[in-house]
Formats: sequence, structure tokens, C-alpha cells
Amino acid sequence: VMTVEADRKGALNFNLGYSCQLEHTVKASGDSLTISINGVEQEGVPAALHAAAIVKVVTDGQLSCSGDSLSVKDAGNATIYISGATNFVSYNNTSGDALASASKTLAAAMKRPYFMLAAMHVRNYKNMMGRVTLNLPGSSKSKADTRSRIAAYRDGGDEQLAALLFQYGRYLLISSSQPGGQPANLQGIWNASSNAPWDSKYTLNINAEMNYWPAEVTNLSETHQPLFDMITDLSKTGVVTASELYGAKGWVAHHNTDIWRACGPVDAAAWGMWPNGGAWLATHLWQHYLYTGDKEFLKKYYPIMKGCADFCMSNMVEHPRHGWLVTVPSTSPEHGYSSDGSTIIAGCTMDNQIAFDAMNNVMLAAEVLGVDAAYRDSLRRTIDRLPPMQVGRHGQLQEWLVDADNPRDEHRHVSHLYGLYPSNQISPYANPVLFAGSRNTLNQRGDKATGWSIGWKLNLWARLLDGNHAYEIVRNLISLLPDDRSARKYPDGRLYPNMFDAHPPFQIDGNFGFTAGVAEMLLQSHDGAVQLLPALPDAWNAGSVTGLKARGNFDVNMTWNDGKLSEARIASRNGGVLRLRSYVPLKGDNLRKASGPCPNPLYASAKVAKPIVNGNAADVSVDLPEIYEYDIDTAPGDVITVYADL
Ligand code: FUC
Repeated sequence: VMTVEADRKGALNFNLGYSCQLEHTVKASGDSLTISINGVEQEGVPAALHAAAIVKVVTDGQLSCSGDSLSVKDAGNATIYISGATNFVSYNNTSGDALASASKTLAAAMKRPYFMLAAMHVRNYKNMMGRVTLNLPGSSKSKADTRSRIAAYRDGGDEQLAALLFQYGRYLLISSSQPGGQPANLQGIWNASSNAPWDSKYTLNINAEMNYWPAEVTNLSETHQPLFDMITDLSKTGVVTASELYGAKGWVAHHNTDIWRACGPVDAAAWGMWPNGGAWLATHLWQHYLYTGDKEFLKKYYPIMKGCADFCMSNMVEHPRHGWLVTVPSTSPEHGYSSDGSTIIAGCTMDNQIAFDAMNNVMLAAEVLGVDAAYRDSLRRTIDRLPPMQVGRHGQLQEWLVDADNPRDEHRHVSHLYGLYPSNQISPYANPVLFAGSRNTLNQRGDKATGWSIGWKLNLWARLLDGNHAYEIVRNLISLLPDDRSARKYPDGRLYPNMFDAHPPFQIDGNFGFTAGVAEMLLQSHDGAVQLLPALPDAWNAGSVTGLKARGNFDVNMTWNDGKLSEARIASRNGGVLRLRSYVPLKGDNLRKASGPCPNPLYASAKVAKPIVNGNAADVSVDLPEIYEYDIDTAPGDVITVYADL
């Protein structure tokens, strides 16, 4: 709905038509336009969808219609209501009545005047947006337009632009992923082309998951629901793929899906033959549980998680040489291990890490729900037979079972670092060798990449607890690309003037990866503690944040100065032990020195097998900053305040 107002009656005169890239007809009658739109066939498949739209005008002037347009004359104001719908009902049902749905939505909207609809919209939006605030140094340039600010960001002094871009990612998620709708695809909801890059679908080997990295930690948990709905659909279509293609139990999805919930391999082998899209997606169900502690949710989605574990257990085979259980055939997404370009292999590191999560999460979920005792044992036995992670001859975390990584290769996919982020299998405290190996890998891959790859690297450097390196990645992402035509002149440009992220072309995952990455620099809760300011860069030496979420359902507010935490206020929603980790000693009521493993299972560390080191162990040492850890018992509703004890 939009409204146009003039300062005096009679000044507003306009005609209104409707244009659309697809084949369509427009009919004007009375106060409205009715538009009927045909879908297009693609790759020989006839269109299953058509659409209808209705446009209605309410005005204090004269309204007339002719042919395919409306005309408003001598008006002081006009409100235009626009409603559109398709015949889509669900992935396996297109029997909807597009025109009837569009009319129904329109009738509901027209019960209210513009100002009321606008107020409702703002209220809903603010309710989500306002949960998190972030202040970083340097507000002096914040009056300039975003294009100039992006162009000048490298000069320093405008860290509020990073804060704005962080919030922009939240805005994009709120706007493109609401319960009841589809999940945000490669362009969110902002694809403007009928022939979109990568068909505006869901790439499951990183991109669709990345879209949802900010959902929990930046306090927008309900925006995750459309993804859960898609996972539910895939768990049905994926059963057919698992049984027909692999003769396996459970369900499987490969590297790509769309609104029809396709699960089979598509495109060339290097892309398509990777059977872990479903299992990666299903980790989001478990993460939602860790953040919310919602056992009803866990109970509802447990069978879907179990379907992924079933697929792993029935599909993996024993490696003839090592005896480990591995996926085969598979690929490390889009990347080859040999100079002849071969990609298909058994037991890629990412496969093993995803299989670990798929089975380990189900084992933990079954414990929480008190079900499936015997199944839990079989999961445990299978997990114990997975290949351990390996560090290779260049000190790198190996991407494959074979030590084939090329230290000069800057491929954008860093799939084997899945274990470091988003998963929690590589801990500096429990697995320093893997931690150092991951750091070597990331240094070898370099700091420049496509938009989404930069977004991933930001989260990875945050997990490597290196704030200044993470900040270099921030700078690589906040780099102006005026438009796609200027890509040659701006080879490193990764942000358009409107702050959409550039692969290039525009792909929204980079925005979401950025937002998640900034949160990850400020707060982590995946490795046995709620860690305050784990990777703060020097450039953000003073600031504050409110409303970030830690696993265990804690809301975290922090202020810092001189690069150090000064105060944290943490609201406990569910109760339970809060273990705090900080680089400065803390004081506060009822705080006691922590001891033993993390007592709160919602943010406990993962227990992975001891790694194998094939390279030079001297290259894989870590030097970590001193940390202070405290426990505090909380009840639901408690607010804990702690201060730096310097
Ligand atoms: C993966 C990436 C590409 C692109 C596409 C949508 O295939 O490797 O870079 O982002 O998804």
C-alpha cells in the first residue's frame, strides 16, 4: 500500500498502469486494475505457476478507467493498494486460485486506512529490529550517503558504517524471511530478473545455510521458521531420493534445491554429487534448540534430524584401506583434489564433519528427549568409526583424506573449515592442533574472495579469536562496487551503493554472513562457555551492544572501552548455569571461579576424535590469550551484571 498526498486539493493528477516482465494482460474497471500473468516454461518444463494482481485506488479526487489504466484527477490524496498471488499452495500442490487469494488479501488490507497499516507495519518491524543495538566508534560521517561512506570506509574513522551494515543484514532477514513464507533465496526477495543468477534458488553447499547464520545470534529466531518449513518438505521429497538413488534409509538432499524441493544431484559432478545438503540444513534445527532450549520444538523436529542420521548410517561404507566409515561417491564442494581436475572421492573432511554433527546432534537430542536408547548406542558406535580430522604436510587442515591441498590455491569454498564454523568441532582449547591447522588453511586461502566467501572468512577469523584479522576481512567486504558494469574497474568491489553484497553479481548471503560474523566477533557460545568479546579488533576499541543471544537462551548486553570489556548485563530466559569466559577478570554477585567441563549442555563443547598429524607439528602450535572463567547459577528472568575487575 502506498499513499500520495499534495499540499492542496486538485494538485494531484496521474495515470496508473501496470508493467511486468512476464507475459500478462491488464484490465481496468471501476476503481481497479486486474492483472493476469503467465509463468514461463524453463528448460523444456512447462510453467506450473501463474499469477494474479489487483490494484485499487482510494482518492478524494475523480477516478476513471479506460482500457488498461486508471486516471486520478483533481485530487489532494490517493492511496494505492496492490495485492498479488499465484496458484502455488505447496511444493506438491498448485491448485490454488491466484485471483481469489489476491482478492482476499486486498479485502483484508482495505479494511484499514493507510496510516493504520503503516503503523502496524512499523510496530511489527520495530519489535524485531529493536531487539539488538550496536554502537561502534566514529559517527562523524554518518550523515553522508551510503555510497560515499562505503567508498571512504578504508580511510578509517567510520566504524558506524560496519554497525549499519550489521543491522542492514538483520533488516534484510526480517524483510525476506517471515513465518509462513519461503526462506530467503540467493537474492532474498530482491531478484529483479526473470532470468536470475543461479535461478534465484537455494544452494545448499553453503549459501542457503549462510542466509540463516544471523537468525539466532542476532535475536531474530522466528525468521528461521521458513527454513525449518523447507527442511520439513525436503525430509519428504528426500526420502525418495535416498531410497531410489542410494537404496538408503532416511532422507538426503544434494547441493541445490528450489520451491519444488528437488533433492537429487543437478549440474556437473563437482557441484551435484555431494549428498550433504539435507544433513547440513538439519543442523539448524539443533542450533535453534541450543539457543532457545525449546524441547517441544526438538520433539517435533527430532524425526527429521533422525532421518539424516539414518541416511548417514545406511549410506556410509567402510574405507578399504583405513577401515573408517565414509561417504562415497562425494566431493568437497565444487573443489578438486588433483591437477587433472578430479573431484569425486570418498570421505571428504566436510562430509565427515557433517556426518559427525548429523549423528551426534541426534544422539544428544535423543538423550534430552529420553528416547531411542539402543539407537543412541548405534550412533555412538558409528561416530567412533568416522575418519579423524588430519593436518597435512603444509600444516593445513586436510580437505580430503589424501594430503592433496595446494597451499597456493585460493578457492572460494573453504568447506573443510565447516568444523570451525558454523560447527564447533575445532576448539582452541580441546584441539589446538586442529585450530592451528585451520588457521594455516585460512591463511593459505587468502583474504580476498567472492562476497559470500568473505562472509564465511569473517566468521572463521572470529572463531580463530583474531579480531584484527577479522577486521581486515570486514574491510575487504566493505569495498565499493558501483554496479556490475564496473566490475573490471573495481575488481575487489564487494558492496553496492545500496549495501547489497556483491558476489558479484548481487547475492544476499554475503550480507547475512557479514552480520553473523560481526556478532561472532563480539560473542561466542559454542565451546563450553559464553565468551564475551572473543575477537574485538583494535579499530572497535570502544562500543556497546545489546540483545545478542547466547546458546542457553541468554540475552547479552556489553559495553567496552580501551579494547576491553567494562560491563556485561546478561538476562537468563530459561535459567541454568551460565559459564562466562573473558579476557579480563570479572567481578559480580554470586560469581564463582569455573571448574570442570561446561555444566550447561546447551553450550557444551563437541567431543571429536584426536586428529592425525601428517605434517610438521612445529607449524601447528597456538599461543592463546589468557582467559578467565566463572560460573553463576541463574533462574529464569534473572539479570546478571558483571564488571571488569582490573
Ligand atoms: C555456489 C558458489 C558460487 C555461487 C553459487 C550460487 O555454487 O560456488 O560461487 O555462490 O553457489
